Amino acid sequence: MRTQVGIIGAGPAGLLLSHLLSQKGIDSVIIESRSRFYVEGRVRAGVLEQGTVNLLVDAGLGQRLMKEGMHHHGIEVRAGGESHRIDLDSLTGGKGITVYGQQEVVKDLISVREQQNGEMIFEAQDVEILGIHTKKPKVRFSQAGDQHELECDWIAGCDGFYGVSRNSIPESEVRSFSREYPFAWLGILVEAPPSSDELIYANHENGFALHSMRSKERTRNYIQCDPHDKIEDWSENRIWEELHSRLETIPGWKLLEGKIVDKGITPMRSYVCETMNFGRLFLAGDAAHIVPPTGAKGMNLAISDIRYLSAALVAWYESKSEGLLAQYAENCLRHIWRGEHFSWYMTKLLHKFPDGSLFDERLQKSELEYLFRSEAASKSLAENYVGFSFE
Ligand code: FAS
Ligand code: PHB
Repeated sequence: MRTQVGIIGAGPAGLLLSHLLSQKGIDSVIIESRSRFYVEGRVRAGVLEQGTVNLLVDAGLGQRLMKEGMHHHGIEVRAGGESHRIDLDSLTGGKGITVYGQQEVVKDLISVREQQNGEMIFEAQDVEILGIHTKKPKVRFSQAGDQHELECDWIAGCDGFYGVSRNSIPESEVRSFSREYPFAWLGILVEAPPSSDELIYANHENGFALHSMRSKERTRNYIQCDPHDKIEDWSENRIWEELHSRLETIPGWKLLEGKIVDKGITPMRSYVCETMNFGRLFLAGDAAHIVPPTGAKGMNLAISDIRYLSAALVAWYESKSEGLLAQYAENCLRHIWRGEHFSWYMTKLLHKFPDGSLFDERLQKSELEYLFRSEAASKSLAENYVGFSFE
């Protein structure tokens, strides 16, 4: 098999890259280890920055997003029995966020690729990357017991944190940075109408909680839990008990329950691999960086990478210019470190650190009070939450 760009991973990063390249007449083949059903059903992100929405709409992917996406002008932060609304709109000159499930973005991308006969190979096993230091790298994989080899000019590693791409770069070449957090998130998808018009982030003595949503019929709630917890350790009663106590801290406000249709525990880490390019291999999205979801940045950073990678590959195919390819990592890392810092800031502000000192708790309390009282602090949070633009 032969193509121009071999893409590993059918998440938002890989699928969007394939689409943007095809709009410029550049061929690609996506190689994905899971089934189409699994990839389209995987519950993940839910918040899109304005910049992400604009890119998707400009790429002709906005039809369902603009119809079903919920545009929000603010978020709410609750702590110490108080509630503080961050007016994103007025603090950022009219920007907001759009709540639209990642799996909907993935479904939209897969159906557009399918309409355009884009090649997507699902359930590929034993994926291996070869020859990235040559001009003809290859991806070897098996599917339904048959061995295949895909020759290409470039390989885009969009296979997430646990993929093969980053591990194809010699360890001695990898410059990476990480931080683990002493807690995880237990997330549930619920058939219940939202209990508020905007997302609610809560700092509570029992730990963090988040009330988010997917539509007028479905909500998404998260609670901070122990990183060693198994989902079996959490009965539905215990989950609802914790959600009620951590979110119902404002008189008269009640959280609506409903049928839990999906639940899972997500580890919390910050990770950056600054070596986003090695030979003919380019990393994008979670393959190169992970943020704790508190800042809602993960998918938005993945799509920001693809904005730069697609432009760089298009420039190479159009004029063999290597400028943007050479600047790829540097261009992405400005946004990545901004997203890393903001996600760490939100995580530090809103979680209970089991091994934190009383001094740390006092600092956190003061930071929250400062946020509730200072327009400058709210503006800083708002401009990062909607997506900080360096332009
Ligand atoms: P993905 O992980 O989405 O896709 C990688 C693909 O590669 C997968 O389909 C995988 O099956 C495939 N793959 C892996 N190994 C392979 C191999 N060896 N061969 C072939 N294929 C392989 N981000 C936000 O912006 N906002 C949020 O609100 C938010 N909430 C989140 C909530 C949770 C619970 C989690 C877990 C994440 C959340 N994130 C959020 C972050 C998340 O959205 C990721 O950043 C996003 O999925 C990254 O997209 P990709 O880089 O495309 O990676
Ligand atoms: C979600 O809706 O899944 C969500 C929203 C905001 C976050 C993280 C996750 O910060």
